[in-house]
Amino acid sequence: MNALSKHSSDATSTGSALAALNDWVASVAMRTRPDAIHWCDGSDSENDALVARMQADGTLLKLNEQTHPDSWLHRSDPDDVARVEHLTYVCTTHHEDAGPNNHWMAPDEAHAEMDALFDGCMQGRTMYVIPYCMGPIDSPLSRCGVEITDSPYVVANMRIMTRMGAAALARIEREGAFVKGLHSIGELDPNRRFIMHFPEELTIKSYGSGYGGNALLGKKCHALRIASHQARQEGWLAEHMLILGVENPQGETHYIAAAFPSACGKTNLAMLIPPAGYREAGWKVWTIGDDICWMRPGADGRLYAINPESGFFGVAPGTSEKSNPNALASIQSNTIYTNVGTTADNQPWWEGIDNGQQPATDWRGEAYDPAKRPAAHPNSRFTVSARRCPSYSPMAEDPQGVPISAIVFGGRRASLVPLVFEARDWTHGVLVGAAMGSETTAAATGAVGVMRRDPMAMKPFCGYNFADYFAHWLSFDTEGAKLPKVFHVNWFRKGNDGKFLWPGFGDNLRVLEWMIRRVEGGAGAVETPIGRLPAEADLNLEGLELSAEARAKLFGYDRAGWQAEFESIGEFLDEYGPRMPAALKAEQVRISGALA
Ligand code: GTP
Ligand code: SPV
Ligand code: MN
Repeated sequence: MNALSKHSSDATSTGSALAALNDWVASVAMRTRPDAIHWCDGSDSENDALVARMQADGTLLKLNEQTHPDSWLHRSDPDDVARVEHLTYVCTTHHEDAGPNNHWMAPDEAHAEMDALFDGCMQGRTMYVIPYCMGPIDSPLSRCGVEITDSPYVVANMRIMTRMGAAALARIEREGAFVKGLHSIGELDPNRRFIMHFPEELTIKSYGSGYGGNALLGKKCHALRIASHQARQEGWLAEHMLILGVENPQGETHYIAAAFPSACGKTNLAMLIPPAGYREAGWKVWTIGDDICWMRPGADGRLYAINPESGFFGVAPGTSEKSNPNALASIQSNTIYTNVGTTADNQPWWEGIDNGQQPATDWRGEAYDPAKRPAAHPNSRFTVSARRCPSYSPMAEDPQGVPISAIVFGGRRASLVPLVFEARDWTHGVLVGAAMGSETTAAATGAVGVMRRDPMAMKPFCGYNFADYFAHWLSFDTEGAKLPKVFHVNWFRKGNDGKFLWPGFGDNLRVLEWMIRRVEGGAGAVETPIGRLPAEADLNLEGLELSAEARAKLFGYDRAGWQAEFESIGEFLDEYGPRMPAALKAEQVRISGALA
């Protein structure tokens, strides 16, 4: 029996969770009719066999072994390169529980539609059963799931992105509960593609895409859409946030969680390397997570956070030795690349890699022709284990999580929004998050560069009505709570010449330092109706050359522009009707009044 055809002997034992799992797997197999069923144990030998199979059928192409050992290129279907928000549904019994922020279908109708698609879809294929744990295997904050898929590429990615295999299965047996995710690539037909969530049943059904958040069901489907629903019931938060630690020269570390929309800088900030002056003074940045954060109040009243993932599914374009050396070091080996270009000697290549090499082949496998398309797809990605990152924090494996000192919200805003400001209190902070706006990116299909409201960077990921979500956020402000300070940043403000005014990347530490000093009570700020802004002198700008325009726009605030912004924020909150918490609406009205 080879490594790919054996069945898990554990799974035939009598535990009730395993019995439920076996029943579900059997019923899925009846419907989808695979040629074989493989229970994933997460072992190296299993992975080697899978990779060999994918190399043989062309799913994975071997990259240059000398320069990039054990690394692979996957070219997805050209019509399957990003999340599909218009085909993503939250199926709650009552439409209003999903809210205006989600596409909705009645659960019965959605199940019927999906089950018809799944009928016989795995004939001629192997069905993989992937038990996984989101979060350290021994953490009380972690949650388990099982993904059934007919894509070996998904298995290989889930192995990097989650704690997958035997240990997860053992935890499921112990704990009883798990999220059920059923996935098939189907025919990869965009017209037969749906990503359906049934939060009340802890169930996901995804058909017709093999890409990222559509297919790696532990990630956005489980760890955000289903988990946000569970978190509301259980009193915690599941957020689209990176987590990092900033260690000062005295050796004290503050942990910061930051929500930026897709392709707006989470991976880059999470792996930040301090500017030379800071490095020499002894500052360090530690990476805990780059995309998802689960947090809950601890006994001391502070919020404690874990990264439920164990790998990075990061945006390749723009990643360079200059912009993100930690990411580049991480992906030198043992990496799966998806939709990047290649050089003549088969090294991965993307726009902005800036390493003196040239692309020969584009992401579709054709000879590179800049008139035709970029070498790498703008949403091309790397998948790599977090342990390969030089700045990966040992605290990332701590079952209790890390205490959060500051929460940061930020979007991609070419105009209006200054570099940084601080919220006055928790309620104001929740409004700052709820009012977030950002220009759309290539991480989802559709137009790029269109400004939309993306509250807390959760527009595509909140598994329930935003009005209830904001109420849930407000509910953390209880007697005895020691909540983080809340900030808003914008690394993407542009000047009249259309260029970014702030250098960004490593220099973002200057802004984080101000936040930490605010938390500790040692930095100045100017009170304005939109929040507290640093004066130029409150930030360490040593060694930066900022034009007069940059200084004015990064540290100033435009009252008339913000009046219009707050009117639009008010209209947005009103779309949610009486379900919108009165406290949030009152805060918006108060600030609008102060701006008038
Ligand atoms: P998802 O994985 O889609 O959730 O994205 P992300 O939020 O992790 O975004 P990522 O860090 O991968 O950055 C996306 C793009 O933004 C890349 O092209 C980066 O080069 C660019 N970027 C990141 N940080 C900065 C910054 O501080 N300034 C500027 N100008 N660009 C940045
Ligand atoms: C995002 O789009 O926010 C991502 C990539 O992190 S995906 O896994 O496709 O959701
Ligand atoms: Mn993301």
